[in-house]
Amino acid sequence: NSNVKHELLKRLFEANGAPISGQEFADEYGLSRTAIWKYIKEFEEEGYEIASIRKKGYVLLSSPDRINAANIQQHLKTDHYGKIIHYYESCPSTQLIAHDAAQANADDGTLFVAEEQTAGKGRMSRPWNSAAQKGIWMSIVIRPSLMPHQAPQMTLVAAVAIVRAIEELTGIEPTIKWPNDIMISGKKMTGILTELQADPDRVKAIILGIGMNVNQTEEDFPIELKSIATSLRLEGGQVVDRSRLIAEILYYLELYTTMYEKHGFSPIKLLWESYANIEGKRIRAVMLNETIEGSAIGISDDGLLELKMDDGSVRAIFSADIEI
Ligand code: BT5
Repeated sequence: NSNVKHELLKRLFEANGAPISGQEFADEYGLSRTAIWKYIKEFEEEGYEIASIRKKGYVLLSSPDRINAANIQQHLKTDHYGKIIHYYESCPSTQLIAHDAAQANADDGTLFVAEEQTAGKGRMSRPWNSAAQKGIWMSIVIRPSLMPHQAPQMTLVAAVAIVRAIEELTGIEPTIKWPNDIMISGKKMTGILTELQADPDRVKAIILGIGMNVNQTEEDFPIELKSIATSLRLEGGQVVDRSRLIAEILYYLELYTTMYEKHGFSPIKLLWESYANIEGKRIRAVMLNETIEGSAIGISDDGLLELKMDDGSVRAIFSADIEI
């Protein structure tokens, strides 16, 4: 039974290097010691290292480099984001799965996460490179009490949460590039995709997709991305624990989403501006029907990018690709 197995793994994590008695655990769940031993064997096959100590029990020595539910949840400190996690070794796109689940009433904070995506997508169906075990490819279903016109700002809420989590865990300070990119030394390390299910007067669900390059080396990027993409490992020189980072992102995402619901966009705007640093920069904004150039004023009270044009007029942009 997968619940008992999950509980056993949780106990091993929580014991923090101390032994868990197989006999006691077996008694508690009315199972045989052999049944417990079989679970331990399964964990070992999944890549966990476990020592069996005579008369004491089982000790968890190390976990595999996987972003499965158990590995993420041992670090979780949220109220409800990430309490339900659906994990895939490989899938076409977590975004598509999350959309279907949201339609089928998935709870607020349900997380879909994959080691690898075979058809990861960006905005306007552009491809998103999602190499196996190297990054964080995840989609979360959020059900905030917001009006549909407030939904695009969730991209900025997420950006702030992600940057904060990275800072907290690695000490690296990325910058935000409006609207949906997180950059380090001028290269893209994270992309955010915010999609919406809504009635005319209220948001039913936001499907927030996050694609984050974590442990790629130079060789892991395809040729067309080498000059424009980077990873936390490339920038910080160290392999990063992806499960811990996911837990940290969920924590700040929950915190800032609640802040946005309760207090509106202005506190988020302040946070965002402290990470974005675009004021006064010369910017070219490429949109579907036109391309315009001007100098950045900042973002408006509802998250639009404001540009001062050369003729002195001000344009507020909803979404675009930005060249600085
Ligand atoms: C984005 O789109 O930046 C949003 C990416 C969202 C991906 C997540 S992963 C989990 C979830 N499931 C999905 O299927 N998607 C979401 P956009 O701003 O349109 O940027 C796309 C462009 O970024 C591409 O055209 C490439 O130039 C570039 N790109 C592709 N893969 C990249 C990567 N791994 N790192 C950096 N840049 C990349």
